[in-house]
Amino acid sequence: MLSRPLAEPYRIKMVEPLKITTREQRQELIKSAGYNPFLLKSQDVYIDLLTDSGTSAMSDNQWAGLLLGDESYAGSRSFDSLRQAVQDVFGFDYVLPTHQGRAAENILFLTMVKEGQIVPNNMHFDTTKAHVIQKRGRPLDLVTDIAYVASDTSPFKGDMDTHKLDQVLTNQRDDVPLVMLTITCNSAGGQPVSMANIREVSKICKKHGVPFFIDACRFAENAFFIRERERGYENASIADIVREMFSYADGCTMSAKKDALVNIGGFLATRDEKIYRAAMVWCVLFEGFPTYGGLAGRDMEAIARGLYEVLSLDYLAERIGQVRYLADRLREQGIPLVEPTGGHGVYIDAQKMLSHIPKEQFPAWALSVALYVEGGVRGVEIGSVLSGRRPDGENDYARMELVRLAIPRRVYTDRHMDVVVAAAAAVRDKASAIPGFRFVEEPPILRHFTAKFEPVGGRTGVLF
Ligand code: PM9
Repeated sequence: MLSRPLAEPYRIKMVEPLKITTREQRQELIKSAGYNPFLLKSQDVYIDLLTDSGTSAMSDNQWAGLLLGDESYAGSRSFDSLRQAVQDVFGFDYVLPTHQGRAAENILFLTMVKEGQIVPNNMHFDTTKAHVIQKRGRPLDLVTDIAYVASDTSPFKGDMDTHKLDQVLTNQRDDVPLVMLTITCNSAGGQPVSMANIREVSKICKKHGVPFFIDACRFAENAFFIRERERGYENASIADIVREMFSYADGCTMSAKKDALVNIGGFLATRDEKIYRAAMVWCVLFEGFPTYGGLAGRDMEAIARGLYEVLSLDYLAERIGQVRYLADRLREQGIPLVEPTGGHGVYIDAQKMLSHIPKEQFPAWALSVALYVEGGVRGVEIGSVLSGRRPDGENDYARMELVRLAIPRRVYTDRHMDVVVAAAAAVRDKASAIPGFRFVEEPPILRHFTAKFEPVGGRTGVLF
């Protein structure tokens, strides 16, 4: 295991004050938010681990880049900076900037997916799944079975089951417009995908003549794990590992809000001119002219700089080291986690921690509410609420009920992590008194963002 630097490889130049609320205030605040942590105001959250997306602290170099942004409608110099960075880092010549990752998915699937077609992925993230479905396609998760075993400590639990992929492509080649691989695999716990697996998926796609795209959000964190865990890469630079990873793919979608260390932005990139030209039409319609897409020039400048910065081994060792610090402290408190610790957050096994709450009452949702009440900590449910409903209207129960504590990049210190551990330990101590939840309002798509809930049985419990 690569050791973490003695301290952060940066120092703090600007601070953002945080409000510390009382327990009573938080009880009222979460109740008025319909027991949905997404509906809390951020100022009422002490430590916000809702997402690592768009929450990074930018560097002075990135902020300097903002001032140099070229806001021209067409032919912006900042687009050239972005294209150059994408070419250098990923090796793709064609780039369409988008306002965030899901916009790149929208454009890619509009270009490639037709009604009834199947899109295999190791595990679809919720926006990816929703965009495939919105094009009337069928998302198919082919991650290896061990990804669903929280306690399994295999090093690359994000790998796709290549045997299953080969079978799907052998039997239904004409129904598959592209194959995707999400690195790291967010929905499975931020678990990495090995280079061997990326290579094998690519080989199978080539054999069947199917384009292969990578969901690249957390590409640098994935490369770090390859360097740490895969034989032959222990002395390679992150830049070289990333170049090899993407050399096997035809293109990628990217939410720059993760590993490009910015607060907004994304892109679709490819080496395939035909796909690029077809996607460009949709880019113009939904995002904007191809040299700015959904972005301001200054944002493209910040992304370009972030893409180089994130390749630093010291940065990545600190980043992933902090995630492990939180996991180690939680484990010491007996909190059950998805193992091994992933790249961008710690995933608590809520089914195990709140074993008295049946899946119909959403144990992971209950845990996310309880963590807020106990410590002002906001995590996110990755369970059956997020999973949504099947076409027949039944809840599409998730195979794991998890709460993700996603750590923003370069934002919190280890002392903040200690507060999270104390909140989790307090929840553990009163676990049996925590009630389940049921819907009061349920939107039809991506319901977790805006749904409202109430505790089951009108129980007030210890927390509410
Ligand atoms: N991921 C996350 O918190 C942010 C949205 S949900 C609160 O994990 C993958 C693997 C993602 C992802 C976003 C997107 C979409 C695509 N793939 O949010 O549209 O984790 O930039 O990216 C979130 P955008």
